[in-house]
Amino acid sequence: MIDTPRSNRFTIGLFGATNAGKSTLINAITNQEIALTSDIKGTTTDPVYKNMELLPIGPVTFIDTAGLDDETELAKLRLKKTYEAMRKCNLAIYVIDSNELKIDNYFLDKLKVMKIPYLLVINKFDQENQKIKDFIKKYPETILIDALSKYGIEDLKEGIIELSKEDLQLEKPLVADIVNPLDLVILVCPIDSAAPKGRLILPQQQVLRECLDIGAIPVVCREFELEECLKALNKKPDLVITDSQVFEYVNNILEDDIPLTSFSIIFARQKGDLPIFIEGVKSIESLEDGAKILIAEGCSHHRQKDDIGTVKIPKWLQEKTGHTFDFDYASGQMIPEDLTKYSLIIHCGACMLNRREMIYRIKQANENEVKIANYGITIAYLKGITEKAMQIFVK
Ligand SMILES: Nc1nc2c(ncn2[C@@H]2O[C@H](COP(=O)(O)OP(=O)(O)O)[C@@H](O)[C@H]2O)c(=O)[nH]1
Ligand code: SF4
Ligand SMILES: [Mg+2]
Repeated sequence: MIDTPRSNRFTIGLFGATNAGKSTLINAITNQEIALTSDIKGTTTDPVYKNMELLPIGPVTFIDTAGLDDETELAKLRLKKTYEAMRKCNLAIYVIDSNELKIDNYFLDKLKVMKIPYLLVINKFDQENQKIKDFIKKYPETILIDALSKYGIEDLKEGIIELSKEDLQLEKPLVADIVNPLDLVILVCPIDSAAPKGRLILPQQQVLRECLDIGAIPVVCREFELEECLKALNKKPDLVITDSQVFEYVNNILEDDIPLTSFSIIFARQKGDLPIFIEGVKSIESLEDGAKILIAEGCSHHRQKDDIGTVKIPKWLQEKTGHTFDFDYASGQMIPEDLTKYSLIIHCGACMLNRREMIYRIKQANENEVKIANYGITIAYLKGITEKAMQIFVK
């Protein structure tokens, strides 16, 4: 993991008609021949991702998508993927061919509904004509470019930077607002058969890094060494952050006045909506026997024998409530469109998803009137430590 994970990158999608020059434009912005360009219509099929540093924004991912206009069956599939890609975007660039000047209003409305800021770009601009003048009258913010000669690319980059400011303000910290410089923070990271070989998992790496950024003092140990670790320190930790799976074990070791929370709760807050998840967890009390529960994960990692999502959480839920539930599992890029049959969704920490995608999933749950919770908060609830695990966030 040398590169910034995609979930942490500012994501910019390029959309527009086939052959408008989207792929060429990505090449022009990134100065690389990476996107597949061609004058044969429909060369870009699945969305293609390209990373670059775009200062002052920082690490950026461009998504090159298929055309919005094609009517064939294959194109419909591509279109579906294009709309999926859209959900991840912090910003959209809508590329319009100067020879056609057509705009897909359905798509534009979708961008507006999803509150994705966008830039309209007329590509293949050569010289102004009446049609272009009329277009600009209607859409005055339009940027004129020619991706092949790179005319207007700097204006476009400035436009991107300007629009990004708003969205970056939506980003939430992991721990920067609950940890102070010189705070002593213990990170409890179990190393079991589920741990990847030779490294820490992404949530642990990212929290550790943010503690270092703040100038706090992170101390990392496994749950088994926690007692010795506490003894070795000459002051009480200001915060302990644990993997949710050993929440109870860690809680039993810690004195009551030491704040404790989990990596998963920290991510739930950064990526999602903590109050909504807490409401979701509260609904567990009123679940009936046979209720359908969807366990959703953001990536399809290799499942272990004692997997948290498919084994432990279902087992603990049934033990706690005394009911038998009907579980479905979803992992990766998609959760089912129709969620109405579920009484509850329990989502993973979403470390591989960006905030927009997670917010979209929460919105989907709300629209289907399904409660949604996340792994960490659910486990805290099942182990009777919700209040303690939330205390650090109450100011
Ligand atoms: N004249 C001119 N041609 C362009 C420009 N941008 C792209 N093209 C050409 O338009 C065709 C389609 O470009 P491509 O990037 O593959 O379009 P996409 O389908 O939107 O990704 C290619 O032949 C490009 O060389 C431009 O700014 N000016
Ligand atoms: S399942 Fe969720 S929390 Fe686990 S690694 Fe994948 S995205 Fe991250
Ligand atoms: Mg293309």
